[in-house]
Amino acid sequence: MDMRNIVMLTGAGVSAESGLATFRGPDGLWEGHRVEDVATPEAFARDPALVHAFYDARREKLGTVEPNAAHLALARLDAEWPGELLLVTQNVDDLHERAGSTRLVHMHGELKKGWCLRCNERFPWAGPMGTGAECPSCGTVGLVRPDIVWFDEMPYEMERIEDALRRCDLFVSIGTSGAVYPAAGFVQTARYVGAEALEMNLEPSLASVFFNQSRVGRASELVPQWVEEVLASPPCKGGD
Ligand code: BV8
Repeated sequence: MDMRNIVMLTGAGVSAESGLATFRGPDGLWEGHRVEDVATPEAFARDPALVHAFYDARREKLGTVEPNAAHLALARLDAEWPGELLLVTQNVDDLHERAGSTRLVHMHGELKKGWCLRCNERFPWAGPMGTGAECPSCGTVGLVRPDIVWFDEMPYEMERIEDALRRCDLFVSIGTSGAVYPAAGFVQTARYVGAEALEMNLEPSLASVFFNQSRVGRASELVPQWVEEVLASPPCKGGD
């Protein structure tokens, strides 16, 4: 099979073994709130302090965890794969980049970034944000929000993602429940253009039916194993 162009999609399951909570597991609630109830523009308008507390707590937690074997294996593939490769993550943690991945898109934004609603600038943000944060660009206080894509907001870099999906020969989904769109629909685009589709997840997902192959287990075991396999069979020299 002429496998040159790979697109991978990751979700919270790839960071679970680093110690970051997933959304829809038993620990999927945050202080009794469903993610869908705090990750929305309406929630932010209604109670900005609550939404900032949700993200400040996760940003703080992120500072205490490390990438796991799955992140490191994906970074190795990024470095060694001679064909096209794009890692699309739904995760807002920075574990993929800390592991070394560079061909990476955060379609749902990033915990360690802020966005000023006055001047529209985006910028790195490491510590707590809270409702009194000052924009490093225009100095306005209290109009800085997390640079996170909430429900009913448009995910980032969709054109780039869709272009990669249309070109791919292999689509791999890792650690995602297939509950959130448009990410959950990527496998259908890949299959439509004739790509192979592989799912690696702790349990079958809502999208499992669309995959040629599903490997069930922990990402820290399945992903390094799969990367070994892929690098052992480099892409065919055939045309694009
Ligand atoms: C948009 C940032 C339009 C926040 C997130 C009705 C039907 C269909 C769709 C909709 C609908 N109503 C509304 C919609 C659209 C909506 C949507 O899909 N809603 C769902 C809930 C029905 N989508 C949107 O609103 C999107 N935007 O559609 O915009 C638009 C168009 C034009 C112009 C303007 C707007 C935006 C969605 C993005 C929302 N933001 N995140 C934050 O992170 O705080 S979504 C959130 O869920 C996270 O990003 C998360 O990544 C994502 C998906 O969750 P998963 O990553 O899959 O995590 P989950 O816990 O669910 O699953 C983990 C999996 O890992 C499990 O399967 C588990 O088994 C597995 N696992 C666990 N441990 C391991 C493991 N696997 C391997 N190893 C392990 N160790």
